[in-house]
Amino acid sequence: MNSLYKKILKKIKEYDTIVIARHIGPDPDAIASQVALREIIKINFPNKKVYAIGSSVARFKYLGCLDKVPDELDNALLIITDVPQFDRVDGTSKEDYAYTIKIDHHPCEDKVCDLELLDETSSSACQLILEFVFKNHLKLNEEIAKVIYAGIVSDSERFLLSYTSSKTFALVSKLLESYPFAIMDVYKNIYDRPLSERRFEAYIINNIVISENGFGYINITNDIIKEYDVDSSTPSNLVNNLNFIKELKIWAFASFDEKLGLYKINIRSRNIVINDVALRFNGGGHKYASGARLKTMDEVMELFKALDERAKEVQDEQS
Ligand SMILES: [Mn+2]
Repeated sequence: MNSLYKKILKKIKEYDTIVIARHIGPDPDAIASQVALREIIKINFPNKKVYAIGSSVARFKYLGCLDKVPDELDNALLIITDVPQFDRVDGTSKEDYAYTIKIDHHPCEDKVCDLELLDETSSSACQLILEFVFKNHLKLNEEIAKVIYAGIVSDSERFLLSYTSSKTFALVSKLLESYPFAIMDVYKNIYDRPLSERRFEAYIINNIVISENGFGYINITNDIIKEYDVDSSTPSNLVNNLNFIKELKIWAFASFDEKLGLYKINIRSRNIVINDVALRFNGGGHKYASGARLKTMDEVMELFKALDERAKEVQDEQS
């Protein structure tokens, strides 16, 4: 593993133009990992041209601005962070680059880049970026430290999720020791929410249907999204909040993405593997946090049935 971090640095040194991309529909870890890596390369190698690309999200502006893909991509290096496959990369394609590197923590069977740092035990892509910095003794500053911290805190749900490890704490401890910043500034950016969103969350809690097997599901229509005056991406941002409800073992939100003309399903569980079920429905993700995009409501109901079945299997095993 150590040599892998060194190899990535060696490749970064070799290229003058570096583009950093992440997944479509980004979360804070996706943007934070690409923005932090861009800034790290910039302050350690001021002569390099580095771009963090992909569509920007107003809500995550505090993590830093994004760039346009440069016109000149002759002999450029592409680094993808927080994304397992190229079909989910936002804003560029593999063919345009001389060399490709992946830094990710999502499970993935296929090798998609020339060089890959894939660690499924990492809490976040930002944790891997932080390891990369420390292992190579690279310079950092307080601004970048905050961005990395935001990514780790957000993806681990404030160190709540199971991938939080002694390594996560050791790295974060070293980060805070080296670059002491006010952590409340970071939390304010991530966690301050408008009242409309909390009311929308209450709607979900009040209306989620829970089966006798402990599977909860809700179809969130665009009329409801309009009524509560929230963003269409809000359901995805709230899905983790249903953790620690005793009666819920697996839960899923369905909402309709009008731009794509597809149902978007967010699935979560408490320690029950679900990504294999999602995979069967053309989706994927982490063991306990997955998703899928489906064409019809019938397919959505099929997926819900399979998830309910998974909850039942676990319940039967335990009784
Ligand atoms: Mn992530």
